[in-house]
Amino acid sequence: MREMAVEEAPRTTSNEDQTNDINTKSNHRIRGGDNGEEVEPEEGEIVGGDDSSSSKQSTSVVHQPHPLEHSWTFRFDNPSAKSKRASWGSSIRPIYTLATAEEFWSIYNNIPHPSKLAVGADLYCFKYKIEPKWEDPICANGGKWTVTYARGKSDTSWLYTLLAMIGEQFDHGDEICGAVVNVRARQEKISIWTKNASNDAAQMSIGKQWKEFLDYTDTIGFIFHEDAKKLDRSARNKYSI
Ligand code: MGP
Repeated sequence: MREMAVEEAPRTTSNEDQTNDINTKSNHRIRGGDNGEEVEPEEGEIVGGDDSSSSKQSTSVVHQPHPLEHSWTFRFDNPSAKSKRASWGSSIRPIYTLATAEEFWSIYNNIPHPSKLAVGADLYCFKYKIEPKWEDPICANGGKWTVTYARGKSDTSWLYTLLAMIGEQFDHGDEICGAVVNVRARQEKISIWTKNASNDAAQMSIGKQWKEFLDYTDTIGFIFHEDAKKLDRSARNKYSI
């Protein structure tokens, strides 16, 4: 993964939860370079003092966090909150914003996978500061590819989708806003939201690569958010692959 600047991203969202603790512990740094800057040991280097007294102390391997190209925010919309919401999206809650591979696994391993979520739930993983709404300025001119699975059968594809996104596996990864899994009574839908629906070459590339990553053989469709806004469920696929 390439170097990235994530300094401006917060470590957590407003929802303080137990994963904050994991985050704090996994992001320690070694201080003490010539100019007082942070010094990172080499991968796998054993860190400890070089005098005899410290050699008596236990040595430890420092695990450096692996920064991701982008920060990502998990959000959740739970069915009971949805039923009471004033407007669409007002019950979507942030869970955690992550910036490293380690944080990703901490959160992924501590939240239910789609098969364990209640019917009606929506779980989102979007780039930091992009809201999973048609109204978001970055999503507004975008659209989405969708794959569908029978109830309880999307867990692996959800994970592969997340890994492909955060691991920057898409040639047009800059086009991607994020992904959502919608858990419904008869099916689970995973969608990848993109930014510029009219950029057909980028959309087709993303759709094609996504199908390969998931080993998904059925035809998938791409709907423009603009059409979904106007036509609701009558919106038709503009691209398919
Ligand atoms: P959905 O949840 O994307 O589809 O949109 P689903 O899962 O087929 O339907 P559900 O009823 O089982 O949840 C459902 C409806 O929510 C749409 O028809 C819109 O009315 C509304 N909606 C969905 N999205 C993604 C948005 C959005 O981004 N903004 C607004 N204002 N409404 C939305």
